[in-house]
Amino acid sequence: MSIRTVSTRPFPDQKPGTSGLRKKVPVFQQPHYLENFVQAIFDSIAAPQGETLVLGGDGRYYNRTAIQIILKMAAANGFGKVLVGQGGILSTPAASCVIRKHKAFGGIILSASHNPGGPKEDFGIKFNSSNGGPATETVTEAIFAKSKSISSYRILDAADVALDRLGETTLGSMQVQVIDPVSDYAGLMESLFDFAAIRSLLKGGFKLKFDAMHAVNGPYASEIIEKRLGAAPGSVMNAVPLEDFGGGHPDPNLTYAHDLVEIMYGADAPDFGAASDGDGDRNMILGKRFFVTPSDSLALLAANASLVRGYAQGLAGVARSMPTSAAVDRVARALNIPCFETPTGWKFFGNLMDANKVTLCGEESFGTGSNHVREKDGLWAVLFWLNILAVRKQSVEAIVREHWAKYGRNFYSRYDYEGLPTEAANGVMQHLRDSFAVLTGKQFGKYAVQTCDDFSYTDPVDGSLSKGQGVRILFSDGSRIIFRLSGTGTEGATLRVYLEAFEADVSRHHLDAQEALKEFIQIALHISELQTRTGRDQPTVVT
Ligand code: VG1
Ligand code: CO
Repeated sequence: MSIRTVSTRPFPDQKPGTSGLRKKVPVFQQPHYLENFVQAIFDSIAAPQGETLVLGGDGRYYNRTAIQIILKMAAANGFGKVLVGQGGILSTPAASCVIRKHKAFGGIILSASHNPGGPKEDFGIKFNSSNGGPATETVTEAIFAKSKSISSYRILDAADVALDRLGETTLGSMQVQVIDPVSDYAGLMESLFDFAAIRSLLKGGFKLKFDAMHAVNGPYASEIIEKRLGAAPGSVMNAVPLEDFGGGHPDPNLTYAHDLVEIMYGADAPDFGAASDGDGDRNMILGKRFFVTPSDSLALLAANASLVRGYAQGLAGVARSMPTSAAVDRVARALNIPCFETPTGWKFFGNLMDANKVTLCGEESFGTGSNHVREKDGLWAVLFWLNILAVRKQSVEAIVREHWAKYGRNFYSRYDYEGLPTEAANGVMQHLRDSFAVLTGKQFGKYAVQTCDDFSYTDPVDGSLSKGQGVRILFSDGSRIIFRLSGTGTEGATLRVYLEAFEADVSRHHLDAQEALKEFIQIALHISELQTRTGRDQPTVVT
């Protein structure tokens, strides 16, 4: 076995987005493409010889091929050991858990999250640091800079590693340990939640359905929900991970998790429904014929955390991404704990958790998590909910309505316009930035614009500044319209419009969000000139 140094030329497009580098599979299949990026990671992080790396992915098409390449490159770059999930599988939160538990130098996670998989679909790769969290912007910028000047990479000439058998092998002088992808993670969940209480809830006739969407969480959910918690067989549906997610779009929302939605809104619906995404870090929570918005879910977890063993000692603080509704802010105020507002993307929560400034955090995009790992965590959120339900013994809907009555309701919706020509999308954003002065102070029906800005964030821990994180139109009553370009897509541009209106009046809390936000949506379309500039009169997805 010898180490080969292969000469290469840079690809100009290896800039990591919101969560790593995501491209279509054929892009990654170009000669040297994946290798260049992996070498750029290794060069940027400069791990000392003999360190441990964690490696795994969501099982989508190209996962196994990429894992073999990365193993051989890790061996050629001086790693002492790689912990790789059996079959190449590790959910994103489980990878974070394994990095932390085994004190690895970092990890490489292969995933394009909720984007479809398959030979012509999406693939992705990202580096997570020793805290288990996505590399900070400083690191991802260094990786991008390296990728633009790379001239060679190192790889070991060796046969492929058997990924399906647990145990240790060697690759050159590096050890490869194939680990059970579920066990460390499941153990962590048992330490945080009262499994006995959840077991007796399920024994008492409480019914649940978890849709793994043929994605990575299947084995995790089967082990935890069916085996350890004793839910009826079949409670976990679409439990076998498939390379193309069964042709579906593994995004847990009302549009794409339609199998589950039909069950939860059908006759004889279970008491609780949930789904997670391609890499297992997102979650959707449903009650019987009832949808919990992710922003409300975060607020509810914070408000009920004292009921849950792992969090009963109190929360240091909470954090939410800027477009996420301010529902959690009011809970923080009531609990008298700090609430941080960060740019979109989990990488901004890591420093806050490492510095023990926050315990829970979340995003409107179906992401919630805590300092138990440094990624958002879909199954964790489901177990947190089940633990609350086991203690409170009320329905999901009753708990949410009580919450609104106490704190008020933030009506919330996000409109996504996918696959827009990049120029048109940029044009909308520029037009909005050019309109700040004209908009400020303007009245639209009952809404008055208080201020507008392009969100920027100074990390309170390391002082780093992140600019251009989304246009905010802030109204005097606390309502907000936000415009942002997605950083995870692989085709054209995706424009996201986030709408939020606060309602204190309980007699209006029963309204449908689209109904309550009707006027507001018209304002957003009007001020952005979105329809004329993009030629779209309907969003692709509404959540
Ligand atoms: C989207 C979401 C963001 C999330 C990111 C990664 O990013 O809006 O909140 O952190 O996806 O999620 P963007 O840039 O497309 O808006 V994923 O589940 O990688 O698990
Ligand atoms: Co994801």
